[in-house]
Amino acid sequence: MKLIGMLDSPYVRRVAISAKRLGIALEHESVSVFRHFEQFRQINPVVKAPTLVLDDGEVLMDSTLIIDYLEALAAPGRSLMPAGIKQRAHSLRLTGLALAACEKSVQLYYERNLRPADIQYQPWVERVEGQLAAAYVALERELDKQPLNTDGSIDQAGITLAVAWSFTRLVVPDQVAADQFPRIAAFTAYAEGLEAFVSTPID
Ligand SMILES: N[C@@H](CCC(=O)N[C@@H](CS)C(=O)NCC(=O)O)C(=O)O
Repeated sequence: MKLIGMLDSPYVRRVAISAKRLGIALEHESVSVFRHFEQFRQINPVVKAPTLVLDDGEVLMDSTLIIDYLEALAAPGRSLMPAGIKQRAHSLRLTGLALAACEKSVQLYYERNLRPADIQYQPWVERVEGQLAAAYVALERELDKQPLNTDGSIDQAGITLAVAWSFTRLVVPDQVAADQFPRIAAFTAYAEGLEAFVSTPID
């Protein structure tokens, strides 16, 4: 199976790290949705990263759907999702917040780097900035109420949260001061030290 996309995409990175933690080997091709648009289009005409090309040629996209497929492929008992329904709901909430933080960071990055300055629309930018802050404020509160384990384990919520925070700090660092979100920053430092993260660096 081939994972297509750059590791500077949080969506691609969460898939690559999840596969490693699930014990599933993926080939990785660093193809950019911008710099290699034509090459990407040959693989997936929709040009969405991540794309996963299965051994039989089936093409999947969207990180959450790809991870769902990898979960189904994983050895019995090996999962990044908690089994208990209450813990599962909590993990889905954290993952949803972290994915929203990824989305809002990407939107701000595109706004700043792709849209010409003279046609930027400030009310939209402010809306997205507010949504990004709201996602991280909620995540910080959740970690305050119930810290994530830092005993060598990590689940899907932890992977997505750490990937999101590293990405936001990279692309829109002005939006998130580490001292404003100490629990998220500390958890991310822990996660970025795990082998699956170290061997999957943001490009
Ligand atoms: N919900 C999707 C988001 C994927 C996404 O937006 N990826 C970006 C790269 S970070 C992309 O493909 N951008 C190109 C485009 O949307 O045209 C997922 O979880 O995979």
